[in-house]
Amino acid sequence: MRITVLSGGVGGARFTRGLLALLRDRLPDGAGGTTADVTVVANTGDDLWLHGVRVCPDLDTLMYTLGGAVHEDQGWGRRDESTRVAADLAAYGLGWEWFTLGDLDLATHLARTELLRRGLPLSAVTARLAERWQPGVTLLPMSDEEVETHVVTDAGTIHFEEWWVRHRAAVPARGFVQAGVERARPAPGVLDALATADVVVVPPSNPVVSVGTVLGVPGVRDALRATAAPVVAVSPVVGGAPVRGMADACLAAIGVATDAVAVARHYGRRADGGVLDAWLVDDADAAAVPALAAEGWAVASAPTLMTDVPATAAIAARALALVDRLP
Ligand code: FO1
Repeated sequence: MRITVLSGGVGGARFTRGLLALLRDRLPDGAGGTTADVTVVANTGDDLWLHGVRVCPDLDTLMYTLGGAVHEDQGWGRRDESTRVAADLAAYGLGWEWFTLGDLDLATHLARTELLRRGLPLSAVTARLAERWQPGVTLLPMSDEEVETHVVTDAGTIHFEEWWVRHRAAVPARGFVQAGVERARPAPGVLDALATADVVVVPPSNPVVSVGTVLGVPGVRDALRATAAPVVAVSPVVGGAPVRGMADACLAAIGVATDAVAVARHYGRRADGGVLDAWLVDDADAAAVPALAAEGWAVASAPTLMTDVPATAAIAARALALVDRLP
């Protein structure tokens, strides 16, 4: 069974961890793994050059989370981290003191930068780094070309990470620019992973700056609309608020209300020109189910808070079960 996931960082990584737990239980390979083949296409719009190294937040959160090394409370960065190098860099007055690059995390960025400078594309670099962490999935960047999310504010255009981390998305975003997207192509394997999937899953990642950025890579949206695989998504908004992060600030910037119905309609059903077939909402939004069902969505409500791996596996099971309801 081939599953393709379009993912951002923390939410997508936690969801994929639960999905793998479900698959290891349902489709065991007899060696503690699963016979299912999972490919994760990751957002790289958060990526940036800092201190001369390439930082790929969503790829690293996926790699660390699925590799068992993530700082669990943060959802990003490494467990048991230290910040001696960052502190000494600050003493030079260099860098972003509000964006912490831990010592162990820096090893990842140094390794990635070394391989990039050898001429390897990001997809090959990612595969090489993942060999160490054994994430249990094929981890693909959405593109090998640099596509950075920049945020248009009244005070000028800044990198997404400055808006997200320094300003905590409190500075109104007038829009998002995907710098470099016009010359970006899907990374090797991305279109094939969409075309040959048995099911495509969109986890509760940020629909604007994570999933939206992946969909913005030329060719990806069309491949998603064209695949024979059903496409099921989990709402990232519960009871009118994002589960985590500040997706509401992103949705407001593009004029989409922060509620489970508005986000579903923002993605759109494939039958109506959109990209999804099925939508799982939280029990808090159960009242939205009849209206969406009347519009033709395969839709259900369930507990969707990813409190731990078993709970997340149950969410993944409910999402996959929606596929059975499709015509
Ligand atoms: N998030 C923060 O809130 N504060 C940080 O200092 C920070 C540093 C950081 C370093 C490397 C990295 O890969 C991610 C980091 N993040 C930090 C998280 C990052 O902003 C988010 O993971 C994604 O960009 C949004 O999903």
